Amino acid sequence: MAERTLLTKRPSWAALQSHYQNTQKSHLRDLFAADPARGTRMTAEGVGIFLDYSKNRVTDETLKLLFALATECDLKGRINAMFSGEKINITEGRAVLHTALRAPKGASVIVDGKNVVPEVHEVLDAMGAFADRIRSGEWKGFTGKPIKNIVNIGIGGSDLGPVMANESLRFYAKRELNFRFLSNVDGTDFAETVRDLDPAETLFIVCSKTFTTQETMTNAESARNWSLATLKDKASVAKHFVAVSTNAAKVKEFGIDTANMFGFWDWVGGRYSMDSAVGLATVLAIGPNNFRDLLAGFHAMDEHFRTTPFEKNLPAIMGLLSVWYGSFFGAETVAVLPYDQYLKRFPAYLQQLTMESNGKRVTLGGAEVDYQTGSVYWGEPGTNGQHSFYQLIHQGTKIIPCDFIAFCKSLNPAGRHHDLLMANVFAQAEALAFGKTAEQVKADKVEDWLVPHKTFPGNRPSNVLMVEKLTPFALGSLVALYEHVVFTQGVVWDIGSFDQWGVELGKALASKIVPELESATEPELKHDTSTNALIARYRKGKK
Ligand code: G6Q
Repeated sequence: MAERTLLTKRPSWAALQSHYQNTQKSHLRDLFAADPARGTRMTAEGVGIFLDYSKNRVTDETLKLLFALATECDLKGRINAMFSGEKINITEGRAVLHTALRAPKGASVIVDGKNVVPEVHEVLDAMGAFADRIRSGEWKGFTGKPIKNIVNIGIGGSDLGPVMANESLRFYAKRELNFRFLSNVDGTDFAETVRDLDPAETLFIVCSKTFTTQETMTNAESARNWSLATLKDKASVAKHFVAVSTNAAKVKEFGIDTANMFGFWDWVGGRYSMDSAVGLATVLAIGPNNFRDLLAGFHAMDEHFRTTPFEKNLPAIMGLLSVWYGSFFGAETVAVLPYDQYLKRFPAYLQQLTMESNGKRVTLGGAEVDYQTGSVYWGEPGTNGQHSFYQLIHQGTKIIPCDFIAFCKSLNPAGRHHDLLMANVFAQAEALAFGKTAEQVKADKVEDWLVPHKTFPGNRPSNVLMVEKLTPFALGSLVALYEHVVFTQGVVWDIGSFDQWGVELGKALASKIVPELESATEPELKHDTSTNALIARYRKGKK
């Protein structure tokens, strides 16, 4: 690998450090007071998403330095490298081309000398045709009944995306179909998922890129046994099981007809795969046309990210702001607060996207970083969160940058509901930024000793993202926005955002322990004394 300049040795990093020392105490109250245009000026808009970032602890100088940092880190060049299929996932030797999954028909993205876009559309067409057959009732189960229940079996990237998309787009879904998502290897998840289903009306999607993941294959085998216990005939598997995978041999071995396998490619990372065949459950729910709109939203944001100057580029701005808080202010978390009930799984989805991607401690060159990388992402839909954890964001000792996500129009207009919901978004961002001073509290005739308790320091940063309406297109553009925020962060931090070696060690150790729990001979334990004692206790306890 070419010699890389360490991030902390870059001139713009040093400039940001001294800028941070000089400005860290500046209060948003003063910044707003000094610039009457701030609230309308520090905004950007793209692909139907309006971003107000004025309530961040930044000045024009901060932004200038952050954009200079992005330029020094060659963000532009790295974006082009990703989009053009360079093998930027260096530790796995792979291209990173989720953007090709939403490239329009006719586009060209070359991987190892081959244009992959036609294949992408072939799979999309096959998914659409299959969805039409299930949705119309033309596809019959083994006993001739139409399919009513669809169970996606997958975990991690093969679960969280479809779970989130199906929940977010439930408004657009065919309500006659009942969707469930089975992920945990805990037998309870399996039992509760199938307990009231009729195998003759149930279709399982076994969704696994590798088709070897322990949790998914264990659940898939239990599902096959459960289905065969009623349908009796092995030939029924072809009518009740389909696969989403890159591993045709394993799919066949499981008994699934490879004609009912929807493929994808090694250049699609699990957490970047909801717009590939992994989205089969989503196509089944919302139909092929809505799924195409979802992809169009992704693609529009891809183009925005690829072509817009950083100063107006939503993912670049948000990514750089999170670097500012994470690496300079030492903020450890980011709260994502969607004010839309349909987006209730969006924060959980973002947790994998952000934390598996940027939870890294060495640079691409292998050196240990001497700055903070990936933040902890978390959140709940508003207004529920307000009645639980917002207290800590308002008056706690930690700085927690917030992303509020809001929609101008409700999908379910009902009396005052939407105005009340939106009033809360605006009020929360306002309260976080401006707080309530001791003087203001005193003016309310509060007793002196109570004043500190009722004072809000303010100066708590937030972004407000506003979109007209939650549509498939809007969801696609929001997800792509965060994908590219993660990319921007990763480029600046100089880390590999597209591998996940950290997940491996636990998996390897678990597979060593399984036989120690299952074997009747209770083999001798050779772990540390704590692990040995825990296993021994479990062996005794389960008898
Ligand atoms: C995501 C990860 C991981 C993966 C799951 C499922 O980026 O790689 O969450 O998606 O481990 O893997 P399979 O799809 O191979 O079962």
